Amino acid sequence: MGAPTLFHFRVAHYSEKVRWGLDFKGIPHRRRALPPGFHLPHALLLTGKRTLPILQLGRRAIRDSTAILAELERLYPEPALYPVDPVLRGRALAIEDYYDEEVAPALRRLFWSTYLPDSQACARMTTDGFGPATRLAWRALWPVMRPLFRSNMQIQPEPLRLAREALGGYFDRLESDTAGDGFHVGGRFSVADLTAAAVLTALIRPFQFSYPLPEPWPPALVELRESLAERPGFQWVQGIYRDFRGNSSEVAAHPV
Ligand SMILES: N[C@@H](CCC(=O)N[C@@H](CS)C(=O)NCC(=O)O)C(=O)O
Repeated sequence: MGAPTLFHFRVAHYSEKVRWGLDFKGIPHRRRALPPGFHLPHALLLTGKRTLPILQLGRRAIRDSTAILAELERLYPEPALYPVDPVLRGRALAIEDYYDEEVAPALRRLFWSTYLPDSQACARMTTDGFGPATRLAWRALWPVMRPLFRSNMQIQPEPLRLAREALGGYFDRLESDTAGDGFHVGGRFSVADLTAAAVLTALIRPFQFSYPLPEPWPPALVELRESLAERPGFQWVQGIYRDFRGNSSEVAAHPV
């Protein structure tokens, strides 16, 4: 089996989760970045579903960041992301699930809501790292894609209000879960910490994140990020990035 290939979105938190898993375990891999919207034919062809990340391992294409990390843990057990103790492991996986299913969609909604009013900023963000032809094509299709993005991510007044309202509670929980020794489970870095930090990058954007957002950021995103900057949870994410994000184990950039 050759090096696995990751199909991913550069800016996205679920993709970051898998990149981090691959890098943490030092697994040489290739990356194939796709602009949101343009990923659909690839995703449907590989898995019959529409979402990224997808990891191609030999002839198998695995989708869903949690399933991908589970398979990486099985194939490359060291360094471990899962606690050995079954009770602690269950707790770590429950925390992973909470961030994936509850926190990640709300943060993604807030992140995209800061971009959607400005088509130029949107195109700059989604096609960053791709050629001018891709950007032009993306811009041309944007009027068709925008309503689909809105309904897919529920970027509508009521879900947005709820996401904003929930934000403080997400940080409260993170801060109380990590108050003891700085980790979620078992006194050491695990899949729970990786997932919490990766998911929160949607708003925190630590500087070690491999694909920085192009400048200038939408003012609403700057404001949102600044409103969180004094939270201990914000600093926790930055600390986890500093101490555990490590280097990329990508072997060669795939032509985009
Ligand atoms: N539970 C999945 C969620 C993946 C997901 O929602 N990916 C989004 C990007 S953040 C996606 O591919 N959306 C594109 C679409 O639905 O067409 C995971 O953990 O991988």
